[in-house]
Amino acid sequence: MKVTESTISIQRLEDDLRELAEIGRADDGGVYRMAFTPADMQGKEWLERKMREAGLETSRDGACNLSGRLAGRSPEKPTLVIGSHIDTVPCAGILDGTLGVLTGLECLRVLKESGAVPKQDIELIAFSDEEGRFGGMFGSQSFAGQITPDTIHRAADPTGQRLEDTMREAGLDPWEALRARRDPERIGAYLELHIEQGPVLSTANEQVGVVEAITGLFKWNVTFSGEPNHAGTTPMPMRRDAFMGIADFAHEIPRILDENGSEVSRATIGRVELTPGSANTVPGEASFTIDVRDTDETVMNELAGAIRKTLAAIARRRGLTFSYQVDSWIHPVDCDPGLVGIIEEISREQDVRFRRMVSGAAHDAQIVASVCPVAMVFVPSVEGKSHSPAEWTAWDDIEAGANVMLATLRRLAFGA
Ligand code: HGY
Ligand code: MN
Ligand code: MN
Repeated sequence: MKVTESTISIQRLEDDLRELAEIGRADDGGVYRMAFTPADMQGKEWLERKMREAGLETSRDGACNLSGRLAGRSPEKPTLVIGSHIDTVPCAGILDGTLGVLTGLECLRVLKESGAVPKQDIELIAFSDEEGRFGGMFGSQSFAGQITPDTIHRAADPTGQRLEDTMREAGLDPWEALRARRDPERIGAYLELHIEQGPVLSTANEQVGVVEAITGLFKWNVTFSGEPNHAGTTPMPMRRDAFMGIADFAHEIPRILDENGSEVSRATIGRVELTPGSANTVPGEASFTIDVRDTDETVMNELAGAIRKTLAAIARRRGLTFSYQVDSWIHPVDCDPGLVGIIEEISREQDVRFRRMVSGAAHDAQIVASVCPVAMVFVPSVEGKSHSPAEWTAWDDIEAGANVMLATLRRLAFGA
């Protein structure tokens, strides 16, 4: 079969998606393959087996990024990398990250079966901890050489579970992540297929998003400290109630975005923890995460400054103190215009309904962008839902996106 005739097998892709969805699935229907948990490691073992069955040469680096390589005619040429992640947020859907990895696997299977040999090696990578359980994007940041001993030592999840301990429990040496850095000279380009996780494509009834830029984000862990006290005997004016600091701040978010942000700015308080956490005690301590995004780094900096000022004003007003830890700062990036043009051309040739767009979600591609040119292919999310079991993409849209990905690989690796 000529390399230009083959298309992906949506049946094989469906079989893989359904099998992997069962690894880490809970009774609530959500998937719980958080980074370096037994379920995540089981998912990687399953994927490694699938990569080998597909005839790929598998390997894992020090950050436990899992690779499957299709050998090219000239291995000395820079490698073409495709990938995403199979770790998930808690109670996740079955497609976020996973669809990109399994689409990549199906594309490499099809290319292998066609018997054609690519010019350069093509490497499929499932990156570790894209969802930022430990703050950043540990796997792709290790790949890009952005991890230091301090990152490894300080990283912990919102419950305080340290990255070092978690990796060791999974049988890994966290320091090996410092060896995962790749030589940029050896990487030619990176492509990632991903669900949009927003409503743009589904609302417009389009099948493919050709991503031009990926939003930046910063994540802080903020703590207000006041005074724990009796819920019955402490008069309201005499309280130093740490939770009220969060309540005031939450109400200020629209103003902060209106005054300092843009129409693509986002701010989310995703987790709150009160101490001592009993119903009849005024909270003495209140910690919360804040996730702030924009495609313009100048705006991100302005939002960070406005948030700091607001936290200080609330602390003064309420007789509290506050502290914050920057868990991650991920730069916004532009995708490579040449790659974007190729994906757009192929989408037109394949007669799929597509648009150029910006990603509101963060992705490994924006970390890998510090190493090589990157581009992303989006497929629609039904009702824009994601990070929940309601996450879904229609099979024909998955097939359309996967065939755009396959044709893009052919263009880059075979000149087809
Ligand atoms: O948070 C994000 O945007 C991605 O899902 N990790
Ligand atoms: Mn993702
Ligand atoms: Mn995600």
